[in-house]
Amino acid sequence: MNRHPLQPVSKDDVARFREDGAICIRNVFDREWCARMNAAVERLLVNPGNRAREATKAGDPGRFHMNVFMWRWDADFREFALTSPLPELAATLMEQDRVSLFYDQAFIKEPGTREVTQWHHDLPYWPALGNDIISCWVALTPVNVAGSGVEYVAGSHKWGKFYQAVTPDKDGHFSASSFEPCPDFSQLKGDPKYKFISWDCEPGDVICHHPLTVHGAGSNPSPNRRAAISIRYAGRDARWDPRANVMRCEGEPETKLKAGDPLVLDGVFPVTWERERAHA
Ligand SMILES: O=C(O)CCC(=O)C(=O)O
Repeated sequence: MNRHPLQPVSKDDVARFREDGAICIRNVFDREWCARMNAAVERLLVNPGNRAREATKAGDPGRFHMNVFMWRWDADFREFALTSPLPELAATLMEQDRVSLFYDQAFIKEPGTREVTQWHHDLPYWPALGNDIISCWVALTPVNVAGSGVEYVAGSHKWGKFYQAVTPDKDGHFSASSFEPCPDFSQLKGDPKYKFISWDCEPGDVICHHPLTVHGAGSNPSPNRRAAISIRYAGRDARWDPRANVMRCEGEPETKLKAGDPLVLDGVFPVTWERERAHA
């Protein structure tokens, strides 16, 4: 299993990520990692634990399963989040000397899933603030933009917007905030004001996005599972910000961190990559 991205990340990739707020980095993982994590996903679907969210409506043919903080109780998810090529990739794209793990999240759409991932951006969901937070969305199966692929509005991380969080299962805890609703950008595809970017992916490709880049994803009309794991890493300016109507984190960081503290905490938001150590 590879420890570094299979292809180096270029200066152009870093510049593109800054400009668009999202980029696809090809071929980050080898087949062994993909096989190991697909097996981990299979286990997760059978034993989802107590943080699972099912967004499948009654009568829908496909299961839409989401889960968070798997790294805290599953050894494969832990290795993947802490020692795989991802922390280095995250640090390189954000140009950081050190990154910590914020959390991991699974997005599994079984064949026939009807529910889409609505347009949103991530920061309003989180007890965190900052630009230096990156989501590394890892494709574990082939993903087509025409099906269940993720689409982004390029540059939307610079709009200064903070849209209301909405979960696929419409959890009222999140939607009770007073932020403006996120427009349905699928209705705005013809509007020249917006540039949409997306990528068909192969297993091992990783799409990285900024916490304020607006994105959404399709249902899964295909006959195959669509499995992705999104791992969020934090850098320099990321701060703990325990607002109302946000996600609860595992490990009780609210008892140890004050608003404004860096998003680093042993065993909860552990440091996963440091330039000094990597080059020692
Ligand atoms: O995979 C999906 O459907 C959504 C992914 C997403 O919203 C994320 O990684 O932040």
